[in-house]
Amino acid sequence: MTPPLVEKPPCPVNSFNEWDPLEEVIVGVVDGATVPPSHIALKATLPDDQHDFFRKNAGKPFPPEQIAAAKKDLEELVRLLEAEGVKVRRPEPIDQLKPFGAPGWTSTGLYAAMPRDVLLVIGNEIIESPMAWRSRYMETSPYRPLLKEYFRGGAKWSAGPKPELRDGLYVYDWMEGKPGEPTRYVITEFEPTFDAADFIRCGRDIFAQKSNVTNDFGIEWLRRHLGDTYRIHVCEFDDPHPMHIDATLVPLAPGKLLINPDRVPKVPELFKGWDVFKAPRPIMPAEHTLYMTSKWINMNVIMLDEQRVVVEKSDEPMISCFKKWGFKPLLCNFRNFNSFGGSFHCATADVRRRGTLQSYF
Ligand code: ABU
Repeated sequence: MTPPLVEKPPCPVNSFNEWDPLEEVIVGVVDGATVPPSHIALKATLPDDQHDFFRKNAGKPFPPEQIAAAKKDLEELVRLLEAEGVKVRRPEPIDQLKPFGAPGWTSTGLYAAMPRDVLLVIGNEIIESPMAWRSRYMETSPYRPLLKEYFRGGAKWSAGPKPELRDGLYVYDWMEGKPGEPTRYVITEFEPTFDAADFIRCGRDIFAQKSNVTNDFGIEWLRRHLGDTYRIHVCEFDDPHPMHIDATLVPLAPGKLLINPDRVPKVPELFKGWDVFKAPRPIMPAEHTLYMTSKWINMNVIMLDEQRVVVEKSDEPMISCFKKWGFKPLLCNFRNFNSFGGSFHCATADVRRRGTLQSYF
């Protein structure tokens, strides 16, 4: 007798690009955000005016009133996403002041505010990033309950090779290069490291940048891990402090690309024929504290589908550009969250979008 057909439940993880209709997303938490211990890896990415703050406050919590204000922004984002029909999941905050380490070093943590840096979702698989900052070594922990749940629900769950983060990974005498010189990176090729936010997905084609947290070794590990189904294209940009591609090159929908006009002197060849939109210059006031990012965080948006895009509420130039380009901006206060180093793309990791693997090129 033929056994009755049992229908397999759909996989809880499914996301191939940045624009298919969003069904489920992880939104970070800023509770307990802690200034990381001073380390050369930070020097290459912190804004110039922040070095002093980081030296003086290493290992201490960020100002509580700023955490509270950023938390309010995140709550507004959660409400917006839920009102748009998206299921929102949150990590479980951990004690970032509790020291951890590996042979040769100890550190305290940073936060669980930026799931985009930590988790790379490719199809039905979630990959934990082997992160280069010692302070971020334990940063997948707050997501573990969700990762276990998704795995039990049928998703693939993997992780880059656990890095040792020994001194050999870092260039301790790192100095910024002169204008026109090739970018100098603060990490070596000692072992594979990457942050998920150095990759941006367009179906079978994934765009990547080498950065102060992502090395060639890490990119090659991911290339082999994903196999021939995917093509990873490594792009070079004009950015003296590269860390994360999502304020530089942001595919918005099939045939529509947002670029940072300062960092992308030449659009990668593959995008020939696409509409290329230059992000308007950021209008962030000079007095607004940005601990770990440039002002180009204005282009760090999340697409809910090919039209709906979440944009910072006070960012008039970006709002009117998106309208002009045919998108539907959804507005959310996020300036206080921006202070911690990211915007809507960084603060989220899309777990499930309604769509399939396709080639857009
Ligand atoms: N993930 C944040 C990137 C910020 C920047 O490139 O300025």
